[in-house]
Amino acid sequence: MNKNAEYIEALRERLTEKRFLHSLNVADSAKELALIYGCDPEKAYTVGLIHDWCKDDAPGLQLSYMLSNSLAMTELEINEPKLYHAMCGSLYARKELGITDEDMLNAIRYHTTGRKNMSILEKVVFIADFISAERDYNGVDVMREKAKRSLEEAIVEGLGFTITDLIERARIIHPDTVDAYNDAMYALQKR
Ligand code: DGI
Ligand code: FE
Ligand code: FE
Repeated sequence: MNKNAEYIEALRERLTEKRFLHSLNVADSAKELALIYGCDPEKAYTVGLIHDWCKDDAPGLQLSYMLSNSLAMTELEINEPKLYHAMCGSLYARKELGITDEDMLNAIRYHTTGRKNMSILEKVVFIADFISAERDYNGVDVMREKAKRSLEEAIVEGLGFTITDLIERARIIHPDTVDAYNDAMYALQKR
């Protein structure tokens, strides 16, 4: 018995229509990638559904929820509201949605930055977020091709976009973002 139907109804209320549809699409993509790369497709689907649970909540609300639950945050994390929803969503999933699977909680926690040594589920969700059906940025076709071929190739491609964009907009790059990029790049260079 899973709670996906309940999550979908809650998300329909919580999220803008656009982000609600994004969440359904990420769930589908995550399940598809899980079947290719050999992690649990049901876990991938559920994480895809709920990965942006907190994204439309006011940043101040997310921050106070995290601080009142004593979540450890670095100074950089406190200063980057765009990163809140991944940390906040993972905490919320543990405390309020009854998710106990640490791999699923990590896949939510690291879906925005990635990190070093991601599990297959973490990588699958990270990439599903880039290739979900409604995404139509320049280069999404290449991303979709790479996602079918290799998770590491897709991670390098996706984080290449993200890091380039962050530099162009003069934003701070989270160390986990750099770690995730280097980790995937090492994996490609070693093969
Ligand atoms: O929630 P989504 O829009 O589906 O996608 P996401 O969770 O990957 O969030 C993307 C946003 O996160 C985008 O505005 C860039 C930002 N982001 C990702 N990595 C970093 C980052 N922002 C900062 N400052 N530093 C990062 O390392
Ligand atoms: Fe997100
Ligand atoms: Fe997302």
